[in-house]
Amino acid sequence: MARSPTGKSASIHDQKLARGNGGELHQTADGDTEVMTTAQGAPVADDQNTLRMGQRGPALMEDFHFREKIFHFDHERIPERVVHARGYGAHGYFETYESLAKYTRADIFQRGGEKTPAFVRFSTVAGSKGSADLARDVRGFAVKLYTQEGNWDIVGNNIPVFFIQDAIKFPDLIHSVKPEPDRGFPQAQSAHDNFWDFISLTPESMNMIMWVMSDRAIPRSLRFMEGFGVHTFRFLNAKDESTFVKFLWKPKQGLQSVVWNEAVKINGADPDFHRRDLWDAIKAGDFPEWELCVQLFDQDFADKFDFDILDPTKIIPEEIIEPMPVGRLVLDRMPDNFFAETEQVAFMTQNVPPGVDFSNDPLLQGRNFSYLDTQIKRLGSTNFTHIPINAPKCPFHHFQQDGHMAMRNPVGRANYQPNSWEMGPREDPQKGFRSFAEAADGQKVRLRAESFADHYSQARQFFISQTMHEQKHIAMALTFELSKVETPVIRERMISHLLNIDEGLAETVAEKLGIKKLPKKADAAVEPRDDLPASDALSIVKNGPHSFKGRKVGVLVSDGCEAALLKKLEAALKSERATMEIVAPKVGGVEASDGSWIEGKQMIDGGPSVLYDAVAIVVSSEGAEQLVKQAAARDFVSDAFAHCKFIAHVQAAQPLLDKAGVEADEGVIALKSPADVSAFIESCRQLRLWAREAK
Ligand code: HDE
Repeated sequence: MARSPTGKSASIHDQKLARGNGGELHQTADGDTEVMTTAQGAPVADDQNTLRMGQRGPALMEDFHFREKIFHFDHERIPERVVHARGYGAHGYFETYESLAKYTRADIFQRGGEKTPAFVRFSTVAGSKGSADLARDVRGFAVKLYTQEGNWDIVGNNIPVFFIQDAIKFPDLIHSVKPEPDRGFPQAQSAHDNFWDFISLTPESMNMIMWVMSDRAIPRSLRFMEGFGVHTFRFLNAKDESTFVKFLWKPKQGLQSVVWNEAVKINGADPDFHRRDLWDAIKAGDFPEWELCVQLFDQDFADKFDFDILDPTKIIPEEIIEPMPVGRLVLDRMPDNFFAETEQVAFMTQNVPPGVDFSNDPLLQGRNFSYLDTQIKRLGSTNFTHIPINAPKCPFHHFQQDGHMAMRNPVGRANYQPNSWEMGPREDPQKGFRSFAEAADGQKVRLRAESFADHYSQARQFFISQTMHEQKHIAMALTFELSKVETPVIRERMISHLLNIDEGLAETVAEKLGIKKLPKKADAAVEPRDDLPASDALSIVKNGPHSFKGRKVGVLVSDGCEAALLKKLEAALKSERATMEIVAPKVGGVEASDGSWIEGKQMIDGGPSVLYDAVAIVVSSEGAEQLVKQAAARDFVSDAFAHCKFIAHVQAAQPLLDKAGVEADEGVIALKSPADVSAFIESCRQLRLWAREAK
């Protein structure tokens, strides 16, 4: 039996108390508590006191249990990812719709209805592991599919283009966005001189800049964003015929983002907002789902298309090649352990099964080197594929052996081939991975193809495809970011690029920055085009869910609130498959008008309205009187209004609305009768009342 800190024998009950959490102790099959051991398996008698010479004497080196425990603790951290350090993963499966054998021999696409295990890790790019979720940033969208012919990793982002065209510029891009080396800040922010200095000197980044200054870079939820493979890949069928392919993940939940002011406040109120949201949704059985779509095209299309299909700063508009749904990805299980799975998962662009192949995109080619290399640094051994999350789930056989932490080695005499012992695996030209036999010729050069030279036309196309308020958000984001840049010449250099994208945008940003005289347009290697048509697929608002499913209403209550109304609201939200959360003056809850007790989930200071998609204010007159005096309650309402959210309220809440500066509009809905609850939820399906912002 273990010793308590007082030195007395402690019962299991005492041990629970000593832990202070009442948590479950591990039990053996016959119900006894498992005995704690060292990592070597030796039972531990005392985990409370180091071995020392006399009660008040020095610690003894011979205390192997203490030394092993501290040694292991000292080495708990592994290097965080150099980019995409902050991430969150979930398990699920991919279900193939129907055979794509015509285009690819990839095993995963041969049989309709087949399910393949999957692991997904979402991430931000710039911040460290402990940074906040709502940074303005690209989101990583990395999918590992454990296919019957090996792991296939689609290591994508939530934005379909990238900042640079050649992998050799990646370290420069990332250095520029990370904390500045002399001062060590800012963390997880692009709003500083070094980033905008690099960008303003790198015109190829302009299309991507439009995307990251848009609300795509501040998604409401990881569940509400698209994913993109970015590069052009190849499908190869059984006859080794090639079809070019781009991969897109479309969320069944629809697209949704927050506004910048909201993002800033969410980072303060709940820095884990995105991971908590994914955790809550999956734990509640509301499994997020994406459709995998492919854009397929041949060499003929590639030759005729306006831009180079190898250029990762360009998209192929969905109006030109319609994405074809080929399967669905469902996330239905959280990892058992964050470190073992989410932290140790190793994604690699070069993980492709037979039937999928690379294109010559110079970014992809560079990535194919980087992702293997980085795993050695992070996971520390060539045997990182022995970690369960990285191991294939199909049979595998090879002669790789030994090295740090080897969990599996070849069995038997032969660890090479050919061998005379007729042992071990052999290659198979039929089943094995074959590359597309693309002809390659030319001089050995360091040159950027001229077909990569148009840096502005698609940036303009993205901008004009946005709704009015989305355009406004881009202008505000650029203004905010550049307002943090201390060197005026960098701000002006950016305006000179914007002039090549959209003059109105450039003028607005210049005016808001207080730049009196517009600079000259940046020299463009190729005259920017203004004839590319708007594409609806590029707007978030045009691709919303038209449903409130999976969203959450924050309900501000007080003592004396109407219990029947709350019940009605809860039931209506449930049938919409949305949820509600009670925000109360005290987290213990409030006493409703009928004497029933309504438990709080948040206390008002801890549950600001930025955490919700819409709000309802269900208070008594006395409650409203009290809440009017509280800044947190006034902010709850005024923020919801400023962020264009739908607000339902009882009549008694009027003084609070007035004090918070709420002006009546169609998004402010009085709950006079039960029918009004339905009207509120119907309005919520629009997610936000953007017309309010225009006012
Ligand atoms: Fe990555 N990237 N990247 N990247 N990337 C990494 O690999 C790299 C790029 C992306 O959740 C690293 O395991 C280079 C584009 C995601 O674990 C590293 C270049 C896209 C993740 C690396 C790029 C991505 C990474 C760091 C320029 C979207 C996180 C840790 C050619 C299509 C995966 C690691 C996860 C991670 C290199 C550009 C997506 C260093 C050299 C473009 C989603 O290998």
